[in-house]
Amino acid sequence: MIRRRFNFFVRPLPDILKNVAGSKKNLTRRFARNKNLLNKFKKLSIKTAWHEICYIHNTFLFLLIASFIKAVWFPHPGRFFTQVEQMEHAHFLDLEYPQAPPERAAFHVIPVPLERSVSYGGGAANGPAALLLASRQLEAAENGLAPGESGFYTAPFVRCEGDAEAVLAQVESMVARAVDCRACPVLIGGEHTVSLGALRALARCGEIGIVQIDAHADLRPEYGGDPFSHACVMYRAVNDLKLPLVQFAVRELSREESAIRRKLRIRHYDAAVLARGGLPSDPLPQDFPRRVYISFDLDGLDPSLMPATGAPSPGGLFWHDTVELLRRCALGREIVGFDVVELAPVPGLRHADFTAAKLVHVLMTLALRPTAGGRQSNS
Ligand SMILES: [Mn+2]
Repeated sequence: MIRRRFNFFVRPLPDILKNVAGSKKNLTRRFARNKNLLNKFKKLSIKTAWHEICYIHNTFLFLLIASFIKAVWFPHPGRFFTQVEQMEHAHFLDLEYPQAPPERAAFHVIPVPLERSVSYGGGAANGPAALLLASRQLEAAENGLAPGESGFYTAPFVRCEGDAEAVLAQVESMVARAVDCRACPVLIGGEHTVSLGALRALARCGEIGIVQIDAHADLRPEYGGDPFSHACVMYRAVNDLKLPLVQFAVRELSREESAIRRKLRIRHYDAAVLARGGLPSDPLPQDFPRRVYISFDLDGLDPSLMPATGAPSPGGLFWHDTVELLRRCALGREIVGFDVVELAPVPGLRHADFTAAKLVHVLMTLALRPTAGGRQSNS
């Protein structure tokens, strides 16, 4: 037995082939003699072929199931954007609080996925959805206060297909509705242009002043021929709507904007000034309106903290300084509305989205009026 096996392995190849050919010839001869055997062999071949087909089919089925499990289970850019798209029907902090009816909510969150005048990096259209998704990770309370107990209402996403004026008109009417409901409008963007819709609505309800946190002054009369570019939003507010403005953390300023600042007498604490001298103890002038609107462009933060924005610039604000600056601005004043804009989420970079969501929550605690009935009215 052992010898035979040994012989098989050491036999030269031509010898084996001759043997195989011989047995094939032998087999054909036997088939010719025995029809039954031939039929049997045919049947066996069909059966083998069928098994082969089943095997291939199962392999494909297995691969299909495996790729489906992978798509559902493991995060990758494709899945991130699918999640972001699904968020269009979600609302702020929805795992903690049910959607409140608009008339009884202290906050109207208005998502505006506007992205039309991108000057550097894109992605602002995904900002609101990514922020809402990240809001699910927030705690119900922020610094001992729980704004959600006064009611959150998240409006449907503003449709941003039309031109700038059409989008701003929608924002304006949604903010006006929030004011009618005695709620604080909270815009989440989307590019900075969206603030203009809120400012138009709020300026009709009494005197307001704007607090802007931004890396850019946004004071250009027009940018690339577009008067509604995100680079022009504060020029529209100060020059067209005649609203007082104080700017913080600016570090990108054109010559033209510098001249406009002087002409329109816009107060400012630029990033370099804040870095050298620290936060001003009283950041807003004495004669500044008691009712303030906070416009927070996320690029006002340092890019190490907030890389997910269209035009990041080094030397911005850090977290605790930001919260303290906002607290000082809100002291003795009323926040009648605010926006957090220019989030351009980067798949997998969760800390940036979460920072934006947390900033919204912090601003909500500052906008809360500590009264028995929740938030006081705006009027
Ligand atoms: Mn801006």
